[in-house]
Amino acid sequence: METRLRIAVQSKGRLYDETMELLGEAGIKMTTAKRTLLIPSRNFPVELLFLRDDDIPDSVASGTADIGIVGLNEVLEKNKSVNILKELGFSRCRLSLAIPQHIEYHGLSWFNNRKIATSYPVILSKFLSENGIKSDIHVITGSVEIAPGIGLADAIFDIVSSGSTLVSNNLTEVEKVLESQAVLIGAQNRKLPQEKHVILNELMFRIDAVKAADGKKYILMNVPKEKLDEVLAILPGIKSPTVLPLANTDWCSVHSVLDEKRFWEIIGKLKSAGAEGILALDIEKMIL
Ligand code: PRT
Ligand code: ZN
Repeated sequence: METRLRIAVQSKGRLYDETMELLGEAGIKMTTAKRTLLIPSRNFPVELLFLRDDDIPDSVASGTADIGIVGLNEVLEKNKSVNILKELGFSRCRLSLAIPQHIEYHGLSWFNNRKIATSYPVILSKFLSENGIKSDIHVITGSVEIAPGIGLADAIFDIVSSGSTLVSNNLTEVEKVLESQAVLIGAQNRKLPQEKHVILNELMFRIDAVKAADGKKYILMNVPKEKLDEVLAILPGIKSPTVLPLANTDWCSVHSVLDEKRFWEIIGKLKSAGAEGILALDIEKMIL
């Protein structure tokens, strides 16, 4: 039987879409769109094991899966023997302490002897003990944000993304404890057999190429030769921009890569420096 690297992924939830998108962009096609428990890829030697995100760290630590894709928050909370192989850059959020809006907050000591509701007791107790704070941790799963409003707790420790859930529950974020994102994990105490190791390396190489292209634009423009130095000084480029001759010898064509974040700022500068006919294209993959 052909060797397959088994990847544990979330079966449904916030991680699902972007996990499947990342694997798709890495060229991995699945045999079916149906989410049965275990699905092989039809063009790459991996198979996906669909689980609840809570079970992913243990599935990797115990060897049920070879690697997994899960939020860093789950990895740290479950505290299993796994290594972080790669940060994947999606499902970004933070784990924060939040208190009712009307309270004046003067620092961490406020939490001494207070009751904090959370679904992340392990991460919270570590943070509190590192900071010498003693609180009463009240574990609840789901809808943690309503606990202060109904008198179940003084504060909460929960995932925050846009912050709108906090606002609609009259809570204010007062301490950011952990920045989280989806990560690729592997087992700490087990070495993969050579064949699987080769598959994992190819997968990581492809993920790097997809991630490197993320948020990048390829731009092409025409530049009068006498303005070339000025234009080149504006371009950040990967290493150095490509400059090509044009039929009209007073002009040349300049190609480069721009970060989406600085796109409009740089385009504005290029235009005022004399660049014309600027084209911007999405980059699908980038091999550095
Ligand atoms: O069923 P299963 O156990 O697999 O899934 P789950 O319900 O435990 O997790 P799921 O799918 O909700 O989230 C999976 C992972 O996504 C989390 O472990 C985080 O790593 C990550 N993530 C990213 C988030 C959020 N953003 C997020 N906003 N997880 C939860 N939230 C919640 C947050 O708690 C808040 O209540 O979404 C609500 C909205 O957040 P705001 O701040 O945008 O209002
Ligand atoms: Zn879960």
